[in-house]
Amino acid sequence: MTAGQALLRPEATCRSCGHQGLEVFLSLGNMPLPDAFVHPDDLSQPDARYPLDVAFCSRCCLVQLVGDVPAERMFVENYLYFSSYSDQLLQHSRQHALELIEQRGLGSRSLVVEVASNDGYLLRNFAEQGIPAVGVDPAPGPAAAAREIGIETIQEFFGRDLASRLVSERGHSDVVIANNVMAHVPDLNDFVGGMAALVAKDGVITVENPYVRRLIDENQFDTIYHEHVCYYSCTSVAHLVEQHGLHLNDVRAFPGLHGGTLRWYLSKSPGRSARLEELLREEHNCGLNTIDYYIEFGGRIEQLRHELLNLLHGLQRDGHKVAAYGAAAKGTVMLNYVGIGADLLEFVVDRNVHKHGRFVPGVRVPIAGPERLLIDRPNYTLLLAWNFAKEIVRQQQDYLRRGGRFVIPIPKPTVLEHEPAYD
Ligand code: DWN
Repeated sequence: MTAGQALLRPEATCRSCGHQGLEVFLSLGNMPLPDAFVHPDDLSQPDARYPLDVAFCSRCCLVQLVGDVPAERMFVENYLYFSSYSDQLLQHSRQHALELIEQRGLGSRSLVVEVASNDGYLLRNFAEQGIPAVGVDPAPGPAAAAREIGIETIQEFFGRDLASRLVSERGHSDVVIANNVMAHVPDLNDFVGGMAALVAKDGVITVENPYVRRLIDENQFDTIYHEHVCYYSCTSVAHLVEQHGLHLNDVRAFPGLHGGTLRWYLSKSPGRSARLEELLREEHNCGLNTIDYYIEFGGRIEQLRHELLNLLHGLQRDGHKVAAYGAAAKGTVMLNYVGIGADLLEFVVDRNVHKHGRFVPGVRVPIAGPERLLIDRPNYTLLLAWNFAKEIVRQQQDYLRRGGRFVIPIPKPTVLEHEPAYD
C-alpha cells in the first residue's frame, strides 16, 4: 500500500459498531510482537511476525488494527512490561486514586476493580487506605508482583463472564478503572459490556488511553503495534459506550503521559461536561472524523522514516557511536519500521531488569542496563521511550555532562540540546 493513500478492506468489520468495510491508511508491514523480547537461548528462532495495518471506520470514527493476534501470545507468554518502572506513571496513578477516594467518598464498604492492574502500581493506593480493591490481569509476572504487595489479583482476561462472576461474588463496583487496556482488547464489546455489568448504578468507570489526535498530530506512529488494537477519540469512545447503556460524561487530558493521554469518565447517567463538549467540537472541526485526516498522516510517516535513518547514518559516517534508550514496545516498532538494527545501534538500555540480556524483537539489538551509557559512552542515544524524555534526561545528567546527546525520533528527528519541555 502506498503511503498517503487509503485502501478499502471490504472484509474488515469495525470492532465497535460492526460497520463492514474499513479504510487502511497506514501499513507498517509484517512486524514482530513488540514486547516479545528475545531470550538468548531463542536467537536461532525467527520472530513470529504479523501484518500491522491500521484503519478508520467511517461510521463511528474508531481507528483500529485490521487482523488479530492471539491475546495469549501478547499478554501472557513472556510479557515483561511492569508499570512500576516509571516514576511519572506512579505519581500520576497515585493522584488518580486519591482524587477518586475523595470525590467518591470511598471507604471500607466500597469496592474498586482495576482491569489490567499489572503489578499493583495503582491499586496499592486504595489498599493502603483499607479500601477493598481487586485487580484483574492475565500476565503471570505482573500479577505475581501485585500479590507480593498484597493486591488481590485475578489472573484472567476481563469480559462479560468475569464481570458477572465478580458481581455475584462481591456485588457491583463503585469504581472500575481501565488504564491502557481498552485499546488492547480484540473483543471490544465483550470488554465494555463487562464494565457496564460490573459498575454500580451510581458508580463511575475511568478509562485512560493515548489520544489518537496526539498520535496523528505528533507522528507517534511507533505507538501503533499489535497490543494496541484500537486508537480512541472522544467521538469514537462516545459511540462505543452508548451501545452498552453507558454515557461518556467527562474527559481530562494529560499531555505529558504516554505522548498525550485522555481519561474518559463513564457512567450509567447521561450528561456531558463543557470540556467534553468542547473536545467533541474540536474533533469535528479538525477533521478527525474523516479519512483525509489519517491519509495525510501516512504520508508524513514515510518522510519521517527517511529523515531519521539519514540522521543516524550521518552520525555513524562521522565516526560517532550510537545507542538507544528504552526497550519499549514502541521502540520495537520504531527500530523495525525505520530499519535501525545492530549495524547502527550498539545496544539499547532500559531500567527494567527483566529485559536485560534479551534482544529487541526483529532487529535483535541487545538490551542492557542504563549504566552502559557511562561505561561505553555512546556519543548519541536514540530515545525510544520519548514519552518519558523528561524523566530519563533528568536521570542522565552525567551522560550529558560528559558530552553524550539524546536523539528524539518524533515528532521530528532532533538532537536534544536541552531538557525537553514536556510537562
Ligand atoms: O499500552 C502499553 C504502554 C502503556 O506500555 C503497553 N501495551 C506496553 C507499554 O508500552 P511501552 O513499552 O512502549 O511503554 P513505556 O512505558 O513507554 O516503556 C518505557 C520503557 O522504558 C520501559 O521498558 C521502562 C523503561 N524506562 C526506563 O528504562 N527508564 C522508563 C523510564 C521512565 C525510565 O526512567
